[in-house]
Amino acid sequence: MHTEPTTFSAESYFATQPSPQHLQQDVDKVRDFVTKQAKEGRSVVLVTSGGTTVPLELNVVRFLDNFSAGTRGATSAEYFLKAGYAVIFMHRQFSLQPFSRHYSHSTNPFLDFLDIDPPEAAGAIPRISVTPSKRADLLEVLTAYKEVHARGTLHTLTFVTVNDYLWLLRAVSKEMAVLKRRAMFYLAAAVSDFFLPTQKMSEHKIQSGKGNLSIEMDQVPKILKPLVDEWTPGGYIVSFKLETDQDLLLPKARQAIERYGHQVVIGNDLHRRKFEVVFVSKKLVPTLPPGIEQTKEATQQAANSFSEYWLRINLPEHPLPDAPVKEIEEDIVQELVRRHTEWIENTP
Ligand code: PAZ
Repeated sequence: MHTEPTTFSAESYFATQPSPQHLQQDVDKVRDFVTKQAKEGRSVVLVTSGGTTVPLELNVVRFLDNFSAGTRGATSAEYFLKAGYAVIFMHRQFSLQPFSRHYSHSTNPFLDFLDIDPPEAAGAIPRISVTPSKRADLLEVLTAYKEVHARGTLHTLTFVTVNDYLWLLRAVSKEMAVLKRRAMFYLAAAVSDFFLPTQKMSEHKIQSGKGNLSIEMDQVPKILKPLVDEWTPGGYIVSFKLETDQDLLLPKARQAIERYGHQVVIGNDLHRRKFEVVFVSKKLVPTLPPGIEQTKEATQQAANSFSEYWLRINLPEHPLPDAPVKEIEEDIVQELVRRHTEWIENTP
């Protein structure tokens, strides 16, 4: 069936698409978390992570998915915590999470770390211990994890669909508005650009007897604009742009900065993302001493130009099994913390 595509603004989207069931409970918990962090004088970063789904049926059997394991988000969250930030970690259900990501069931199964020690006496229960070669790493991760829990600086939220994601992002960003410049947004989730409005979805499983399936999807509204202008004015906003064509990376990142007016777009190519990213931002127009006026042309030129900062790390081609591997997120977060701090100090 062919239906006319609808153009959704953020406003019409939220007026017509249903909110997730647990939204209010989630928001109440975020409010408590933000209030505590604000009282304790911490900056708070919202890290979004993982891919969103687009269900094709109301009683969902099939859905489209966006690529993302959640590595970027989970790893970055750990480095933000290490840098003294409080983190709201909003991630796709069952994707990687800070700390537990080190023991992902597929790449580093937890059970392989454990030994069963022979019982000390006949009839005694055998004891479980950590394999000696794994103890140092585990101790480091566990210590950081326990410290974060004791301080209460990590709050976790989950989404599955693009609809969950949009509703949560709006609600959480409004809660973070009280933090003003101390709020950072690190939008690393891979969010679908297309969706099927509930009004156009089949109630039941789409049947296969009718030949080919063609589905027309509507565009997800561009939510960066209201995020910047309305939901959390004053926040420091970092979005990610994933491309598979390296030549599109810079033009698309610049376009996003131009369109939405936020602080940084981090561009990454699908196959190079673990060792190379580019930070794109607007060049600052220098403030001249009082009494001296910038020429119109110079102001225009500066306002139209972008700064590009490539961050690269060397990854060993054949890493040794237990050797620590440098993570690019460490450098990404370090650079962002530096920029955010400078921005807090210099923004009137
Ligand atoms: O989660 P991951 O480490 O496998 O991938 C991270 C990423 C490529 C999804 C992220 O860096 C990113 O670019 N997110 C934005 C994707 C987008 O353009 O919608």
